[in-house]
Amino acid sequence: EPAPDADTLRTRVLDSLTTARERTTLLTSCVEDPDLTAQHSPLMSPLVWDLAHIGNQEELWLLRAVAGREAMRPEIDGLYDAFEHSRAERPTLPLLPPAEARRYAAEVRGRVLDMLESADFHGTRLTEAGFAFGMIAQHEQQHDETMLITHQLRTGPPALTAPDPDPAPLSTGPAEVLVPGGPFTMGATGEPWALDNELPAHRREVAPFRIDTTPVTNGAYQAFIEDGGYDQERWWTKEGWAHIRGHGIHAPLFWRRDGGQWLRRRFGTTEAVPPEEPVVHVCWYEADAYARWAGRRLPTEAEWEKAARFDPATGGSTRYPWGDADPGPEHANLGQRHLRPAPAGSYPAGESPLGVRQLIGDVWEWTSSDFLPYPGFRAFPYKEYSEVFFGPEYKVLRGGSFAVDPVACRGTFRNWDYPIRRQIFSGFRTARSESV
Ligand code: AVJ
Ligand code: FE
Repeated sequence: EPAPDADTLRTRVLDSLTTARERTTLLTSCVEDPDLTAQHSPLMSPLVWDLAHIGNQEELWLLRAVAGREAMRPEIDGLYDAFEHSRAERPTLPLLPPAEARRYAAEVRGRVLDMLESADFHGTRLTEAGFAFGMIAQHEQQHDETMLITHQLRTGPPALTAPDPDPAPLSTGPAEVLVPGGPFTMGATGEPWALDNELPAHRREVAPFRIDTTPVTNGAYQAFIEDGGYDQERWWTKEGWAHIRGHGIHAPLFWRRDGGQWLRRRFGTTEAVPPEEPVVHVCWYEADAYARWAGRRLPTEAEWEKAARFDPATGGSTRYPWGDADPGPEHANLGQRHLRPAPAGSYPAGESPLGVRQLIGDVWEWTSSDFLPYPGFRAFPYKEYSEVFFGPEYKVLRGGSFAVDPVACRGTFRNWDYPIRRQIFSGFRTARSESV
């Protein structure tokens, strides 16, 4: 594929930044100011913090680092540095009030669009193929997912609505498929906006394994609950058991039993748990315990990526399960088009050559792997994006959720979180080793 010319890149940058800002604007204008400055959960920042932080990161990387401009408001940098103040303490800071935060983010954006007119897409690694712009569009979209999580944690009447995905397809194929053993290329190649932790691409040996063709559904997860899964220590790791016992966890976050049925709260409404939908809001410990109960295990990160990218016809790795085309609405549930995962078995056009569906979109999928650097990793452009998080305390999630924009979703994209986290849009699928 030839390298895109400057006008093509400029259009791509403009589209990505504009799409992100439309989403940010919706998420920060659908509630009144008190809901922007309030802290809806100690796990989350006030929405108004995310808003100004989005603007501040854009100023830091595009106006200061790329264009060499002076700081617009140097006194606010510390307030919006994610490493200076924990989420829990952010509401006590002298944050910009909503109108000022909006004005600041808009002012930064105006200057960025001016400088984009004459932007150089070569020269340094930061500017090559518009990387810094792509990184900032991805950053804003990641915070748009974070803000959607805050909306889900918020109590009160609904502020956001979206059409539901299509109902479940009639045929969903086999429950699992065999992925052949052998090496494959893991990590990004020819992906100019790939982030540092997706690099460098390298060969990875993977033994043959079987993997679920869809994420685990609410119905299947309910069977684990009804079978006493949360009361039997044998399904849990030592840490997992201590955690669910210590915190009185009996079901996914937002679930509540009402007589004989399970209800769940979702963006301000309460509904019966839909059995055919992928389970969401489970922590790694719950995913791991379910898999053990089912006589299976979580896939490793390498297994997940091989299932998502390996093309047995060519032996190569594609960008997405369906090939190299950018994600469209026929491929995957992405971009907050819907505010829920689609039923298991949806998006046949998005399946992998081996017949695995919904690897991209719907729910983030927990893997068994710790978040570690690939061999030859180099932090770029800053250590605080990935490097400071490498180690055994974080588990890798793959594939993106319904809340993730296509710009921040690829077969190589890596997310990570603590194994106790479940306010995120996290689900999973299971795997098992193929005896040879
Ligand atoms: C990659 C989702 C773990 O939200 O903490 C946002 C993304 N990094 N701003 C996060 C991120 C800096 C990050 N995750
Ligand atoms: Fe951030």
